[in-house]
Amino acid sequence: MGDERIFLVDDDITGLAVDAIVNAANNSLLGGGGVDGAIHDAAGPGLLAECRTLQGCATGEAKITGGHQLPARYVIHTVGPVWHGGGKQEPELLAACYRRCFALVAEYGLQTIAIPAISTGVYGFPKEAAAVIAIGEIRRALIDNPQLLKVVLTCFNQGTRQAYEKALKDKP
Ligand code: AR6
Repeated sequence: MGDERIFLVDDDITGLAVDAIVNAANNSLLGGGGVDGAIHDAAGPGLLAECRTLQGCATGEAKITGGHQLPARYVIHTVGPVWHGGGKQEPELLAACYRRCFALVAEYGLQTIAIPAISTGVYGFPKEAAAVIAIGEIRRALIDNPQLLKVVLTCFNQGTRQAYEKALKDKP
C-alpha cells in the first residue's frame, strides 16, 4: 500500500536534504510569509530570480525550480486554494496541487520529497480535511511511482501531526 514510505517529522522543511521540497506558494511565486518566506530566506536570492522567470502559477498547479542554497536539489512550488468555506472547489484544488507535484516527481524521477501542509496556514484550509486529501493523493502517488522511496510530511505544529496520524489510521 505504500504507507511505510510516508514519514511524519516536526522539522523545518528548509533543512531537509531530499530531492525536492514543496513550497506552499502564492500565485505570484515571488515569495510571501509562512513556509514560502522560510524557503526563500534559506534558498537565497537565486531562487527569487529563477521564480521571476516563471510568470506565476495558477491555483492547483505546480512549477519546479532548483534548490539554490537549500540542501534540497529542487523546489516544487504549488499554489493551494484559499479556504472560503468549502463551496469554491477548495478540496478539488488542493487535491490538484498534490497531483501536479507528483506529476513533476514522476517527470524528474525523484526518489525523496518533503511536503508542508499546503493551504492549512495563512490560507485557512481545515487541517483534518486537508490531511485526508493529502494522504489520499500520496497513497495514489506511491502506487504510481515505484521509484519514490520517501514522502516526508512536515508537521510543524501539533494539530497538523494529529491530523496526519488520524488520516493514516483510516485505511484506503
Ligand atoms: N517548514 C515546514 N512547515 C512550515 C514552515 C517551515 N519552515 N513554516 C510554516 N510551515 P503557510 P498556506 C507550515 O501559511 O496556508 C504564504 O505567505 C505551517 O505551520 O506557509 O498554503 C504564501 O506566499 C502550515 O502548517 O501556507 C501564500 O501567500 C503550513 O506550513 C500563503 O502563505 C502551510 O502554511 C500560502 O498559505
